[in-house]
Amino acid sequence: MTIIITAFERSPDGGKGLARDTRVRWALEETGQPYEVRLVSIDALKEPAHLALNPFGQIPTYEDGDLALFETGAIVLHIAGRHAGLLPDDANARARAITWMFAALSTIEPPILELANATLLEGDKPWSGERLPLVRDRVRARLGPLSSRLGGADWLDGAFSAGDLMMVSVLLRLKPSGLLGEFPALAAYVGRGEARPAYRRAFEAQRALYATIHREPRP
Ligand code: GTB
Repeated sequence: MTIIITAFERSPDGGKGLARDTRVRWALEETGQPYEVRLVSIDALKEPAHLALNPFGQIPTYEDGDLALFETGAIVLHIAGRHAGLLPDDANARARAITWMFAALSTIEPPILELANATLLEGDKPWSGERLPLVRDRVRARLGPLSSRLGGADWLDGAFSAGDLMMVSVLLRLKPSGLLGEFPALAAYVGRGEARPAYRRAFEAQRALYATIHREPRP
């Protein structure tokens, strides 16, 4: 059975890799799994066929035979559990890698998303100038301890794992904010993630796709 994931028909970022299918593509590349991509329009996200795959009408989804998943955390964990390359064999090290996945999604990502919303969706509100510094401080409050824990290590807990894949994916969203530059260890960590051949393949696949699609006239 071929694995099928969904992605935006037209990406709002035009192929900068910020949409969440990139992290799933990355996990599939790290574990050497071939996959196909079904593109979904914004309207089709909220239609019954897609809602059957993801009740919230979002991308990405993951299908493998009769298994259908949504939520990137669940998808990446499923891929990492089924194929070698993203989780250590040692049970305790495996549990710690999964802990880092959860930390990325439930401790680090929320303030980063809040900042993205505050900038992109609320940047023109009259109160934005007052709120934005507070939101940026909330991100700093998470990046500081993360940077301290990483210290001078390459990855969060020994060898690269699904925990690092998720953490780097989440931190990438900060690039336009300039905040990563305040934490050089984290900036270098993200750079190491981006330099991995599997990430390069995942990024390039979506970039090439949108480079073509965004040149085509809208139907
Ligand atoms: N918790 C879910 C998961 O991790 O799978 C969240 C999935 C999600 O947010 N999906 C977004 C979506 O489908 C796309 S990735 N949105 C459409 C909708 O909700 O109707 C979020 C995203 C979109 C665009 C950019 N960008 O262009 O910069 C970045 C991130």
